[in-house]
Amino acid sequence: MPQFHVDDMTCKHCEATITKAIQEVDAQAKITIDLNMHKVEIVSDKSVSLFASSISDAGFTPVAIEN
Ligand SMILES: [Cu+2]
Repeated sequence: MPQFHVDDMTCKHCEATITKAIQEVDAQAKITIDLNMHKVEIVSDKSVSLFASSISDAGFTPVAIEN
């Protein structure tokens, strides 16, 4: 399950932009975002690197969390 810290995700607008970036990779992904912890959890069978590049392209800095 892809998980990221995104320190520059700071508000609801960021959350919406990142949600859209994730859905561009997998429209069916289940997404959990914790704004206070700057954490994004994704349930999807697509690769971590696909989500990382999509979130980067949206202007953010995702750091993958190993699990
Ligand atoms: Cu924001």
